[in-house]
Order: sequence, then C-alpha cells, then structure tokens
Amino acid sequence: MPHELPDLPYAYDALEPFLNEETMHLHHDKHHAGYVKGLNEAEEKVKAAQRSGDFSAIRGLCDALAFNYSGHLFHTLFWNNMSPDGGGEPTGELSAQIGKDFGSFATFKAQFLAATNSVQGSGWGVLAWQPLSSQLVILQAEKHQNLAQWGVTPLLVLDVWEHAYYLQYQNRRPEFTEGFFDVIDWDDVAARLAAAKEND
Ligand code: MN3
Repeated sequence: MPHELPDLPYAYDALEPFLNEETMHLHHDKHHAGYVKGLNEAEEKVKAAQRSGDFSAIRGLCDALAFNYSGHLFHTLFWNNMSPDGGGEPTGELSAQIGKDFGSFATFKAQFLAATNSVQGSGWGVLAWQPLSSQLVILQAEKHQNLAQWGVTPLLVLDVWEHAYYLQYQNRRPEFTEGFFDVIDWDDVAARLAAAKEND
C-alpha cells in the first residue's frame, strides 16, 4: 500500500501566532507531501528492481528510502507533538523521567534548545527513548536521518529546516525554537513514552 499524507490534526491557522497559516500550508501540503511522494517512488523502484533482478541503482534507492521515510515519519510526529492547547510542562511519568535523566525540566529544555539550535544546516532536534539503558536522550538529526541511533523511539521532534520558520522568523532560529515550547502537546509526548516503554 502506498503511503499517504495524513491531514493535520488541527486547522492550518490553529497554531498562530507561533506558526502562521501560510507556513503551515507550504510545510504540510508541499514539503511533507514531497517526502510521502519520494518514499512511494523509492519503494516502487525497489520492487521493480526485485522483479528485474537489476540492483545497480540500490545505493541511491537506500539513500532515498532513508531520507524520505525519515522525513515522512518526523513530519507526522511533529504535527502531532503540537496543539493549540499545548505548552506548559509535562506531568506524571514523563515529568519524573525527565527529572531522572536531565535533573530538571529547565535543564532538559536548555539541552534540547542548545542541540536543536546548533543543528548544522537542515535538520531536527529530537527527544527519544533509548531502550538500551532505559533513558531519555536528546539527539540531532541532520537532514532527516543522519546522526540517528538505531533502536531509539523518537517522542518529540522539532523541525529546523529553514522551510519550517523562515517566512516568519527569517534567520532567528532560537526565537522559533523557544516559541515551540508554547505549543508542545505534552500529553502526546507522554503517551509515546508510555508506548515505547511497553515495547522495551
Ligand atoms: Mn519540514
């Protein structure tokens, strides 16, 4: 089955003023849609290679699969990590886990912002559950897939490709990343952590 672009879980203007309607339309309808299309095309080409037995293009196909799959996954996660009713701080199990692994919410936020703001070029800041040592970790992703660790479950992701913020924030990436904290849906992040722990 081909992958499909999921609808936004809210209206295009629902996250204003943090993200305006124009940015959301471009980001979701053009950029995210492009990764879904790229993933479907790459998968079709792999199937064609399997049928023909000609794997001469497999290196580029592996690259396209990693890039477009990760782009599709991260954008889907990103939309669901935000809510017009978001913001504040996490509670319950997620709050306790952040305290255990970062010392405090303030330290977590400082590390997340520092990591995300310093992504080289286009990429993402990522909070993930790392099952090897049962802890939360903060990663960077360059493009969508580079610098990843195998086996972690991303819980909260922040897109810092210029298309995510440049129309509104120009080069002021830190202003954009700070504003993200006004719309984070901590209930969504907490549910993802609970599901990840169940799979440990
Ligand atoms: Mn994007």
